[in-house]
Amino acid sequence: MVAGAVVRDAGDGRAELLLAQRAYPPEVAGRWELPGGKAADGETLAEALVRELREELEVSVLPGEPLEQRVLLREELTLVALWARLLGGTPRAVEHHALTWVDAEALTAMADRDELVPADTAWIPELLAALRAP
Ligand code: 9L3
Ligand code: MG
Repeated sequence: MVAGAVVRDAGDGRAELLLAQRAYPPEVAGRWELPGGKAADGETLAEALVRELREELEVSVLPGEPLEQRVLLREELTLVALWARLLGGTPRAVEHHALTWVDAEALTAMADRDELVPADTAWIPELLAALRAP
């Protein structure tokens, strides 16, 4: 499984991260995640991320380095997040309820309110560090 930590420059030097609100399954519907999905056989994580974000958000992205934390979803299924940059398109919620761009303060508030999918909370420290980097 691969997810994308898509970061953009908000324009004034601040960085913002793209979060997507899950529509399913019921246990996590309404909670926010880094968008992504399952790699197909023979696909690299980077290739899978490009495909998933094209399908889910109708954007093209440039995948980068993996985040340090690896999340064990269940036996044999690990979730890896890759930093990514938007190359083209405006993200559209094709499969999600909604999309939002958050800065460090907004991400902290969402985490404090328990609004993220449980698996993705492992990345909060790394995400906040990147959003706060000068
Ligand atoms: N999942 C958790 N965090 C994420 C992603 C992309 C996925 N950032 C978990 C939730 C789902 C499962 O993985 O139960 C499958 O994800 P998808 O293929 O429905 O996106
Ligand atoms: Mg998905």
